[in-house]
Amino acid sequence: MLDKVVIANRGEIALRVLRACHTLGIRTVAVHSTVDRNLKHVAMADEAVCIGPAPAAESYLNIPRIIAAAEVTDAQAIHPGYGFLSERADFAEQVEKSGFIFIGPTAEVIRLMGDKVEAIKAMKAAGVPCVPGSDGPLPDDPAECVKIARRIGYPVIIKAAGGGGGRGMRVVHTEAHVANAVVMTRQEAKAAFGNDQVYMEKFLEHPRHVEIQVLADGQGNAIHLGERDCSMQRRHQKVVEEAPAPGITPEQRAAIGKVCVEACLRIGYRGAGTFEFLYEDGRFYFIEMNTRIQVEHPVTEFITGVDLVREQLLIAAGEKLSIRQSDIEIDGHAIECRINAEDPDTFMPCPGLVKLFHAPGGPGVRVDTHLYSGYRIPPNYDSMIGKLIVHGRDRATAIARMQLALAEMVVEGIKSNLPLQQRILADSGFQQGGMNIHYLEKRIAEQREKAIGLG
Ligand code: MV4
Repeated sequence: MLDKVVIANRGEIALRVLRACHTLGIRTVAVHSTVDRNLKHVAMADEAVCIGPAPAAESYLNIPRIIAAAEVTDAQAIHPGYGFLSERADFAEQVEKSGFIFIGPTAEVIRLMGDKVEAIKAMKAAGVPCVPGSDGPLPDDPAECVKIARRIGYPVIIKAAGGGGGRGMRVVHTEAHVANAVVMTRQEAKAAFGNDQVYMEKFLEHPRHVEIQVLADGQGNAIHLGERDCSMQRRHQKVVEEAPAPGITPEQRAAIGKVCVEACLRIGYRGAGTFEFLYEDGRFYFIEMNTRIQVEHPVTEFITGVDLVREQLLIAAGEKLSIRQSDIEIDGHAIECRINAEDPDTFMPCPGLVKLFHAPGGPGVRVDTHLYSGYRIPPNYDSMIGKLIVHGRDRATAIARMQLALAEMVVEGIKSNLPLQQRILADSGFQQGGMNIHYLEKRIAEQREKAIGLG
C-alpha cells in the first residue's frame, strides 16, 4: 500500500482525497498557495508545504514545485484531483520520471484523450458509437470541407482537436459559412491550444449530456458504474447532476457500459475515467473522455456504494480491481447541487468572508465542502465552494431531500447560488426529468425577461 500521498489540489476535492487517504491509513501532504494556508485540508493533513503565491500558474500549476514537495516529504504518489494539472500528460510524465506514482492513467493515455481527433479515432476503432463526422482532421482546402459537410448534413459543428469542455467550437448551418468557420476555428485553436487541427461533426440540436463512469486497473480488469446526467448546465458549467439518468433503461445502461469497458481494455486504461456522450433520440454518441476524477463523482458513489477515490488509490498502489461488474447494482437515485460563491442572478463571483456556515444533514445527505464559519474565500480560484449531494429510494424522494437540505444550508457573509438551486429544484421541467443541455439557459433567459417586464 502507499504510505504517503501529495494532494496537488485545493478546496473540496483536496479534502475529499485526504479523507480517502486516511481511510486507507495513507499519510497526506497538502501543497498550497500563500492565500490557502487556512484551507480545511491543510489543517487536517499530516504535513503541509507552501508552493507559491496565489496565482495558480505559480502554485497549483507549478510542476517543479509540486514534485519538489513530494521529494522533501518523501511521498510516493501524487493525486491531481480535478482541474489544474489533472489532465496534463506532461505533468504525469514528469511525476513518473521523478520516481513518483501519478494517481491516474498513463501519460500516453492522457495525451491520446487530450487530442480529440485521436481520441475519437481510438474510440471508434474500439466499437464506441461516435457522432457522424469528418473521421479525422479537416483539410485546408475549403472545397473539401464543404464536401465533408454535405456528406454529414447540416447543421455541422467545427471543433478544435486541442479543445474540449466547450472551448473552440463553431456551429455551421449552411454551405456558405463552412470555409470561414473552419479558418476562424483553426486560428482560435492555434492561439488557445497551440494546435490548429480542427474536425467536423453533425451538430446535434437537442441532446442530453450523459456520461459513463469507469474504473480500470491497467491489469486487464475494468468495470462501469452506470451513468450520470449532467444536462443542467450554463455556459459549459454543470449546475446540477444526477444518477441514474432519467429514462435510461437497465438494458441501455448494460449495453453502453459494456462498450466503455471494452474500450478501456483496448486502450489500456488505468484508474477512474469518464466517457462523455451526447444522448439524443435514444442513442449515445461519444464526444470526449475525461481521464480524471470528476466533480460529480459523488452521485455515482451514492447509487453504487463504491468509494471512487479509494479505488483510485488502490489502483495506483498496483492492486487489482476487487469489484466485479456483477457486484455493481444501481440503488435509488442521487442528485448533486454545486454550491458557488456567486450572485444567483448575475452569476458574478462573490469571494469574501464566510461569516456563518451550517451544513445540512439527515439520512441520505452528503456535504462535500471545505467551508467553515470564518473562512475567507480568496478571489483567485474557481467559485465552487462545495457540493450538496442527496440520495433517495427514487428520484422524487431525492428531489424532496434536496429541497429540504438546500433550505437547511446556511451560508452568510457572501452571496451564493443557493436561491438559484432552490428555483431549479422547484422547476416543473427539472421535476419531470430528462431535459436537454439547453433547458437551464432557456429557463434563466425567460426569468430574466419576466424580471425586466415587471421592473
Ligand atoms: C456537441 C454538441 C452538439 N453536437 N457536438 C460542448 C462541450 C463539449 N464537451 C462538447 N460540446 C458539445 N458538442 C455535437 N456534435 C453540443 C455541445 C454542447 C454541450 C455538450 C454537453 C454539455 C453542454 C453543452 C452545451 C452546449 C453545447
